[in-house]
Amino acid sequence: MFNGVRLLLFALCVMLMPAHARAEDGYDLWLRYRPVTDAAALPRAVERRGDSPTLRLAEEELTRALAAMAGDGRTRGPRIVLATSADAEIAALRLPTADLGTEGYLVRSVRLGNSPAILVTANSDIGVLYGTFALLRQLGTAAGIADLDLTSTPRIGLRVLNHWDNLDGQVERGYAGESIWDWWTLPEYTGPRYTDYARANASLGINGTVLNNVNAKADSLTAPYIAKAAALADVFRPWGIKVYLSARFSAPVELGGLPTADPLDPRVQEWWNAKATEVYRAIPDFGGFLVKANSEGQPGPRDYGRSHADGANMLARAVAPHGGIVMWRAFVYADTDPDDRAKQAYTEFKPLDGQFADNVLVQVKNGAIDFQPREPFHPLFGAMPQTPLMLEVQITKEYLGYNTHLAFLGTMWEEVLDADTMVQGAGSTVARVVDGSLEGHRLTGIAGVANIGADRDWSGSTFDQANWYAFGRLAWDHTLSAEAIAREWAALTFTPDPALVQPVTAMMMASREYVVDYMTPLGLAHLMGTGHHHGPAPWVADLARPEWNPVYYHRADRQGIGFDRTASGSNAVAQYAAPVAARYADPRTTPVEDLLWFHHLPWDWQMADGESLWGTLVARYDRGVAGVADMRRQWQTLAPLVDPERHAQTDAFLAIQQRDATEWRDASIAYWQSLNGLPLPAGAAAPAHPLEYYQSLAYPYAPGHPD
Ligand code: GCW
Repeated sequence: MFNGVRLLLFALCVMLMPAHARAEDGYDLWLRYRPVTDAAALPRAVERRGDSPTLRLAEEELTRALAAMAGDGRTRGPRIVLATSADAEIAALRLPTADLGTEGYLVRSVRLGNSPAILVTANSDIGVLYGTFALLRQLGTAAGIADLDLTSTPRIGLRVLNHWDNLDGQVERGYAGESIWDWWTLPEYTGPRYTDYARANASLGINGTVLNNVNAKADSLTAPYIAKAAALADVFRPWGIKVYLSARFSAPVELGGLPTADPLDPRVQEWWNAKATEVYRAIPDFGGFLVKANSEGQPGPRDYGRSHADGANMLARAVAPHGGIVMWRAFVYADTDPDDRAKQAYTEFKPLDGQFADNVLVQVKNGAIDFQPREPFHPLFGAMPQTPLMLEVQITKEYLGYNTHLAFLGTMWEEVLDADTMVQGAGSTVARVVDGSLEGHRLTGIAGVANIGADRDWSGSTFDQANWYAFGRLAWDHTLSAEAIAREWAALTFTPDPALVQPVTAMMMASREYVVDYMTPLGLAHLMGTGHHHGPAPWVADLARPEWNPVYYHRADRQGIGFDRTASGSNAVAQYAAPVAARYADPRTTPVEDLLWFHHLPWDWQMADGESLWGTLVARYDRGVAGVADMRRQWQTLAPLVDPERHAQTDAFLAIQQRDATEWRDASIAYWQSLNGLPLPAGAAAPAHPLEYYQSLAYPYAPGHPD
């Protein structure tokens, strides 16, 4: 009774709420479909030719979007025709659809049946859906639809999210609440959130998702969990998204009761073959397995004296008859290997080039250490020409201030994609390794560690949605500029009004560099707090494994700072192609952004502009802190152009970021001064507190941390 009354009151409140109050909580992402100023110019109708679940989704999306964009206005623009290139009338137009492949689309203003139309066509239903979203982007950014010609094909085949989601609902390195997968209520209940997830991904062209953490439990491969994954696959299928699973290498022991998981043991091979058959019976279009092996305590083929290729190929043989693939991670380093951590993946994998089965991709992080605010590109790119290498980036901001620091990662990914490996002369970019064009691979992929959680706004903050967006857009077309993506996202997420788009784009484009500046300037890396990786802790020196300690990475003492990776040090530079190695071998030709990554230099080292290294370092910290203050001021001026709920959250988060940035700067400077004994450069402010204060700070219960 009481509940009934409460419900009634609640319903009444919802009805009385102004329409925008709930709508702007971030749930709608970049698919907000707000009324446009010129409704009359909008397409007036949607004509769908052919029938399939995917084509119906395309039609529904357009109908819903056009109604919302039109508001109360009447639409008089040309009709939209959705059709595949197999349609006789479309074929008669002789459009260049042959090059669109299986996923590309063509969206054009044409005349059909003697009247103007906007044609959305492709060689497949999913291509039509992708084209639909491209058209909606065009409308949502107020880009105009006269003489439309949007033609695009993805440059990379597998565009995959990696969820580091645990079966108990916790997300490793997740800052947007719990996992969106409710394993407990699956497979019976598949709520609307799963559909909305698939729709958002499809709108970007993401076509795969690995549901569970690479630190995997074998349970994901048991019958009940396969059924749960199958239920999700059923929801995702019409949106063009395949399901993949992280596989625990020791599952034959844990689930199969075998005495070994040795990949060369026929019983183990048989177990995996049978397991693959079982998975494919439930999920006929299952994508395949992702594996983290012999890394950070995970089991793997090395436990049996076998190579990563032996392990990957065994799984590859199991999924091959079903059309599946294996994504085998190259993120390996061992405390038993005294060599520079940055060298270990290359040392282990490069000799295996040519030994992997055809349906294996080796998945390589953008840099050789671990998703730092800045790393030079991973030396494996270009070094394994016979193996398709998949690029792995981290969308979730484990090392870049979680969800409360504003850092647009489009610029970071553009930097790695554009990096030139020089393996086949100038222009041998990482992007061309990854898209297969440099080495002639047909199997290609890119993975992003998801920043999606159960939070109402999906990503833990409005601006973190931009990183999901940028990943999807770059995965589809890595030639897009980060700036164009930022502009597009800002227009769709807030308003196409240039008074907002221009300053927000500028904030986003500068934001990641501010984080680099206040956390790890000039090529420093891995100075974050133990375990949770939040906040500064460059002084930590007491962890069990040497390469877990920040002091391992900065090597600072009274004389100097930085990691010597030249021939006089670890010689990691030798892992790059000769011209790149030569550039990195000399501090005068090393980009200043990577200086201390490759070189150990005296504090009074003179930079190109005559300033000392110490002076430059302090100036970088100050630049980072000042940049955050600028973003905060800028954001405050935008209040009239942003709905209050989302404006207030970003405003509060920028205040957190400013506090954290100041703490990073002050703690780092206090620590370096304790080593080098140098006075602050003229005009630089002294840290607010003594070093001991910063060393005493703790961050209990920081989110996303596995322990
Ligand atoms: O960045 C590190 C993280 C671990 C993660 C690991 C990996 C999933 O701190 O939490 O484990 O990388 O990529 O495997």
